[in-house]
Amino acid sequence: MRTLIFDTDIGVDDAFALACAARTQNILGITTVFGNVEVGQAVKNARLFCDKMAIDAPVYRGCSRPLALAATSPAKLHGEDGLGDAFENSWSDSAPGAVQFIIDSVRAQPHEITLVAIGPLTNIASAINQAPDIIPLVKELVMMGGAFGTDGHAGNVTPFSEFNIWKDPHAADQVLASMLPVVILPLDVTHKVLITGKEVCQLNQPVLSAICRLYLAHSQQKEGFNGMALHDTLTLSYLCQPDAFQVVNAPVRVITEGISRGQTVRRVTSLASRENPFAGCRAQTLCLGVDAEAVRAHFFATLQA
Ligand SMILES: [Ca+2]
Repeated sequence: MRTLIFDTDIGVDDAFALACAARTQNILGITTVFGNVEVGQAVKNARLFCDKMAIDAPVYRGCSRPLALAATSPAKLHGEDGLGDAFENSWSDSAPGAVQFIIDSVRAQPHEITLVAIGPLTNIASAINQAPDIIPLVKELVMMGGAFGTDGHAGNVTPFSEFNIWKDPHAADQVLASMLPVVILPLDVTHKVLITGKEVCQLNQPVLSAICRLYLAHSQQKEGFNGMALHDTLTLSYLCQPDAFQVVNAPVRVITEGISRGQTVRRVTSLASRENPFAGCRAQTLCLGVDAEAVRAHFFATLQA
């Protein structure tokens, strides 16, 4: 069992991931960030979900906008409130600062803390920018984001860019190009692990069923599939069963300008190039293949009530 800081822009798949984290790891704190929802809504959602699911973890309020880009409105895929508009939410949106919490926690428990990031990487980038001394003290960062084109899984916001990275490409580039050890769960694997609406019901978890109802209806209407990809939950799958993933080690950076803004790129050339944008970057761990049945089986075993 690891000690986690769980960084989230909490929408539906984040909530599933949080439920998995609470059942398999020690959650030191939940840090929220803009993304699926505004950051204040993310604070409220984290509190609501923890209350409904009896998860005991303090909630912190993080960044409300990207490092360099203009702020954009949240996607409404997960309902107006990000959790399927399933519950009345009167929780407060104020909370202590997330970035300082990350810095203080990593300094207090060097080499012990795993960061799990399943939203834009703005809080993580801000923490390492403000306190570079924490970089060698983080045990690892396990993140959902990016896309490397395996089997056509290249982007879900643009043909090049995955949502979490696209929301703040500058933050993502700073994090991935830093000396932080990062495990990346990109669309290449997260889009391959699907569950159906019927399987969600079979979990016998009324809160989880309620929050994904709208999301499933949207998927049914748009894609003719009553189900969803587990996406963010795969960060926990990796922590629990790393052998279910095929990985490649390579330095990774993010395109921050132009038509492919938000694209994650890894070094693939074997030719000598004149310039090396990966100079000084460490090889990160990219998950490019997954045993979907093994991950699904573990997911059901973890969450079944
Ligand atoms: Ca998320």
